[in-house]
Amino acid sequence: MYAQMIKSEATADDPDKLKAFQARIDAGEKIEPKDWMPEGYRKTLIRQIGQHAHSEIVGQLPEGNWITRAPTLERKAILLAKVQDEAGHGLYLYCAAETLGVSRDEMTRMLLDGRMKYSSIFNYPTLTWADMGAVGWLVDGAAIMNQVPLQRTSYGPYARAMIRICKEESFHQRQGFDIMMKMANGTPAQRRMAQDALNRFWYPSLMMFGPSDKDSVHSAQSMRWRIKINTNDELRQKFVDQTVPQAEYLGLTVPDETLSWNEERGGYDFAEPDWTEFYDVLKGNGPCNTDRIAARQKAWDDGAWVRDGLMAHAAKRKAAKAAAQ
Ligand code: BYC
Repeated sequence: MYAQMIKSEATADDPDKLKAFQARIDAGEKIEPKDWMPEGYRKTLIRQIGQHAHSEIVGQLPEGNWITRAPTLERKAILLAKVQDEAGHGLYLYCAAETLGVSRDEMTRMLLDGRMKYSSIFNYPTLTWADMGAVGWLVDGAAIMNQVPLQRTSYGPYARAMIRICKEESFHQRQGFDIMMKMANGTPAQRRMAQDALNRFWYPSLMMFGPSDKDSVHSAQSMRWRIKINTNDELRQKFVDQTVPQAEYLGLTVPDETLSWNEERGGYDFAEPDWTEFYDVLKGNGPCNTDRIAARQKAWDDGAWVRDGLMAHAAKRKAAKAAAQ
């Protein structure tokens, strides 16, 4: 049922209800779980919030990989706190999605059998310690750019989850930039590692904002419903404009020979990512897709005894209650 549910926004809702609903959105009101909402609105939110939650959980893997290899105790404590934050973000987001009538277990099954996605960025490997800097600086930087406007999204539980998440993401971005500063001002070898990390993470970070506006399937309807506040290209542009001066401050080179300031537009002209690679990664062919899903599958399988135990306990309580009546 949800396979269809999350794919399509087409609905056959009562036109009067739809009109009243749109008026609420246009007036800037928040929609709450028990309010009437079009099926398409519900489906789109489950797709986006669920995908976002999965991204936070899968996103722990590339960084979790470096906790045991952090160069100092302080760096280890910071990275550990960041990765734990991502777990928390996943939980808030799964809870927000559950208010729409889908369980976390259903969403996990949909992730594992390919009906739901997670962010393309986490299908790239983290090869050196400098990648921890690049992930915090660029990946969390892109995430903040996308998520700050989502604090004003029309669905109340999602908007409220985003407020807390954004506060934590700011710390994540700063710790990443701090690692980059250290590396960029370190030995020649450390500087090369920092540049290499920027080279590998630049375009995948640009892909995080989704396809260009002309190819975005959901943006127009999502913006009418104020699920999304900005288009993919608007946010990508803002990210580039914010990040290029930071790279200059680090003394690093953005791997884009076409990059130039456009005085007229008041923004950078930059090269688009390779969209063929993006769609290929979405199809499951990125460098780490198989490993990431295998890790989630293992966590699901390892947790089976907990789920079974809870179900057995719930069934026992229900039977005891029925016997007592
Ligand atoms: N990766 O019509 P479009 C984090 C899919 S985690 C994969 O523009 P939409 C962090 C899209 O789903 C950051 N798939 O879609 C965690 C759609 O396919 P379906 C996660 C992508 O939804 C740990 C198709 O392409 N953030 O911060 O209007 C450590 C067409 O796209 C991607 C969020 O999830 C992608 N990059 O716009 C560190 C933010 N892009 O579903 C950091 C919330 C597009 O029809 N999500 N697709 O099969 C959003 O804002 C929107 O969903 C997007 C896409 C802007 C991502």
